[in-house]
Formats: sequence, structure tokens, C-alpha cells
Amino acid sequence: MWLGDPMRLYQGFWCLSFLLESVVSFQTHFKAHDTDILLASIPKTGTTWLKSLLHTIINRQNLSKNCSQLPLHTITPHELVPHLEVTIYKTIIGNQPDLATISSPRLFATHMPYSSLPTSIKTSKCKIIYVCRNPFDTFVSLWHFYLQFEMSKDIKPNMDMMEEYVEKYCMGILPFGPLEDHVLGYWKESIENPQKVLFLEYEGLKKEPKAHLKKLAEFLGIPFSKAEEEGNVIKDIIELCSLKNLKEMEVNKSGKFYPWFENKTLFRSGKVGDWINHLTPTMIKRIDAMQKEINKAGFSSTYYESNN
Ligand code: PAP
Repeated sequence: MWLGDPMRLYQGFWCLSFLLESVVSFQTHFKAHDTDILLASIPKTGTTWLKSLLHTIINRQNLSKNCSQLPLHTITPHELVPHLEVTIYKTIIGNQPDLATISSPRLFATHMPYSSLPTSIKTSKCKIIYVCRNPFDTFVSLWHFYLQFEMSKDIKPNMDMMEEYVEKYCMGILPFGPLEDHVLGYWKESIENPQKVLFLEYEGLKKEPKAHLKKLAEFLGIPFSKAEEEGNVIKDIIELCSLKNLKEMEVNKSGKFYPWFENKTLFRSGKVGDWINHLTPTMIKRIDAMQKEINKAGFSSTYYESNN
């Protein structure tokens, strides 16, 4: 269970039970195109932000339009860049979704670990962007988010319970976890196959947004022109997709794109290092030990270090 939500161990990862059928359907039926772009992440590591950025970078010719006509103003980032297992194959269970009519590049997202992606994603030339986040803030974000989940509404959290969940998290028992396998799977692929997988860090995007946007656009084969770089295009994209801006948009303030939670739940503080205000020294020590294991297995972050 993850805060009221049953999970099943499937192909070595913890799958929320209500998504199992759609996960299998996605694995069985999805056929990647060479031009597809896939955003991959474990929940709460920057998915919504990257969805907004990717959609805006790809459709940046729209930036010259009146600002209120931009799709992000009326459509949630999660509808603009749908999750394959959470949205596309979930709503159409039993039927084949017609993905052929979507114009290219098709932009999708997934929370699945690399090892469980459908073969056609791995064998085609489609591109994968992976975003990870420091494990402390990721836990705090997960904790806050799931307590607002429909299925968790009767749970009264306390410190003992939070400690129990830190332990679960560090043992790999979290939606789409273990975290270690998730990060390492995409990390290794990004090292072996850098044309295929671009590995990004939430903290890096916060610290050096312009450099990251340039890297993203280059990776996608649509680099910013000299005129765009010298003008306001990159700055405008960063501004449009900022947490402050998205949080204020009516479409994100109200309503439910997913039946399980309100859109506004996806926009909280977005602060790097906010974990210090929520975790006890024991919890910090435990998560730090997990991070050290991830580092030992070959991943090293450019933007944060182990605390001890
Ligand atoms: P998901 O995987 O369920 O879609 P995801 O978007 O990855 O969730 O995570 C939400 C986190 O990203 C929240 O972090 P917090 O709990 O620490 O505050 C949310 O605030 C943050 N977030 C959402 N949009 C943005 C954005 N535009 N810029 C930076 N952070 C953002």
C-alpha cells in the first residue's frame, strides 16, 4: 500500500494496482515512431514542469501569439502531454487508442522504469528525456501529494507514519519504485546511448534554466537559432512555464484532469532543499544512506551531494 493505494510488484517495479491493466495494455500495443518524444520520470521529480517546457519548446512558433491564446493557458500540461499508462491506455481499456492521427512529433510521458518500456520505444529512434530530483525533496513532495489523493482521504498522518513511509521509500516500495532502479536504468542508458536518452536534474533546471533549455532543444534536433538566443524566446519559455505562472492559471487552479486529485495539487512549493523543513534527522540519515547506494551503483548528481 502507498498511503491508501494498493500496489503490486510487477516486473520488478511497484505498480499502483489501478494502473496494472493499462500498463500491460501500453506494453502490448504501443508502437513507437522514430519521431516520438517521451518524457520519463518517477512521480514528483518535475514531470509537470518538463511537460510544459517540452510542449512549449516544440510549439514555440506560438509564442508570438497573444499570450492568453497559448495552449498552456487553457489546457493542463498533463492533457497536452498525456501519460501513456496513466491516461491514454487507462481511458481506453479494451479498445485500441487511435494514436496514428496525432501529428508528429508525438509527445508522450511515462512513469515506467526503462526496463519495462515496450520494445518499440527501445528499438526505434524515438527520443527519451528523463528527469530526476534529489531523493529528499522527492519524498516530501510524494508525501504531500498522496495525502491529498482520493484514496488517502481518511488517513490521519503523524510523524511515526511518516517515518514508516521513509523506510518503505528507501526499501524501494513507492509507486513505480524502487527509485534506485528507476534512476539507474535511465542513467545507464543515457551514458551508453546519449542520442537516445537525455538525463536531466530538477535542481539543474532550477539553477541554469537557459543552458538546460538549449540542451533540450539541441537534443530534440530543434536548436534555438541565433536570433532566438539573442532575443527573448528562451526567457519567455522559462517565464511561461515557471511554477509561479502555471500555478496562477485558471486551468491549473481548478478542476480535475485526473479523477483522483485536483489539478492544483500538482503545484506546491517547488523549492530545492525544502526537505529540511519536513524531515527529522533520522529520516535524513535513512534517505542519505539510500542515496549513497545509488551513487555506489554508478550515478552521481551534478547538482547535489550526499549530506554526510
Ligand atoms: P507528477 O509526476 O505526479 O506529475 P511532478 O510534476 O513530477 O508530479 O511533481 C510535482 C512537483 O513539481 C511539486 O513539487 P513540490 O511538492 O516540491 O512543490 C510541484 O510544486 C513541482 N512543480 C510543478 N510545476 C513546476 C514548475 N513549473 N516548476 C518547478 N516545479 C514545479
